[in-house]
Amino acid sequence: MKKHFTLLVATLFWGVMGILVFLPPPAAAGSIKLSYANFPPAPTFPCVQMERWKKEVEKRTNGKVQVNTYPGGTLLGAKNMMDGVIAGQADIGNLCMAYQPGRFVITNATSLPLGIPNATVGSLILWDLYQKYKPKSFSKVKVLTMFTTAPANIMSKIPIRTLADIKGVDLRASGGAAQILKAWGANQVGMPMSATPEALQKGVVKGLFSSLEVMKDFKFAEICKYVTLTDTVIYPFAVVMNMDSWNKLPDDVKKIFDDLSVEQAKWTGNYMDNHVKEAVAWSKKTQNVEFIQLSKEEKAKWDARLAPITDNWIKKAKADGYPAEAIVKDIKAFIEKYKKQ
Ligand code: 3IO
Repeated sequence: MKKHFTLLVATLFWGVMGILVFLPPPAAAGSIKLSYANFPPAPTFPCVQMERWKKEVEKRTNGKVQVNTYPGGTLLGAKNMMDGVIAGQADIGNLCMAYQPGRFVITNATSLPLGIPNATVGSLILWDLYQKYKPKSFSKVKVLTMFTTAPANIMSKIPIRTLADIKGVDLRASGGAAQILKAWGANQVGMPMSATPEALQKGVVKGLFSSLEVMKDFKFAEICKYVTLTDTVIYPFAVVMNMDSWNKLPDDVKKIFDDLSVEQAKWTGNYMDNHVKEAVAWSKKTQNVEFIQLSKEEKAKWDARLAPITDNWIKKAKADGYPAEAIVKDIKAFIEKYKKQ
């Protein structure tokens, strides 16, 4: 009896030891550390979505992945984000594609005046477009998600009520949005959002053309007392990961990242849309900002100026070898699809 008992204990002991030896060691918390670079300051929407992604990833991997975030251009800036991630200076980076319009031709087509109604629809369209075309411009990175701003409006130190008012005014924008300002006759000045507070402060520009949540997040409402409502085009963003960093991830983590892609796009679009409403209310209530609605006749004139933009883009993109008509057709079809939902 005693002998049998000893044998049982021994069998159990070595059995358990055997299992322990052959099981992979449980991944220690924070055993995978990833750096995530962003160009604007922490309170702005690209960084808010970054913190949300970090939180979700750390939760869903039970802490196995630790994401260290670098807002405010502390690791990579607005214009070297893509190349910095490709070179491995950061594992992950968030970039605004409008800052390099010639580099991201297909995805920047979402900045044509095609009527994207809000950031939620914009973000889902952009992700669909990326999935469908898998543009070569992203072949050196893993794309984790994409999203857009809400449609852009003019924020300015002077009231802009007519095309005569905007003529020759120094206004800041980038990419597709810059083309729109030019068409309206403004003196368009190109620079990333992160350089805009100083340009406004110093008087280098009299205003900017972007989504309205910046009125609150950058406190532009303190200096720009007028908003001309145009609701015209969005700015597209991408979150990209260094290819070696991606390839090194275990499959379960890769799956968690992939499962988050479209969810993160939708979350960010939704956050942006709600935050714009909040910023508008705040600007009216606490900053006495005037919101200018163009009259019907005036709006028709502004829209007429934009009419040639898409056709001109198609001609140029086609000449450069892109399936330009199909891209525009797809964007329009995606807009209809998501508008209904
Ligand atoms: C943007 C960029 C950084 C932080 C907040 C922002 N809100 C809208 C944008 C869009 C953009 O990139 C731009 O330059 O207007």
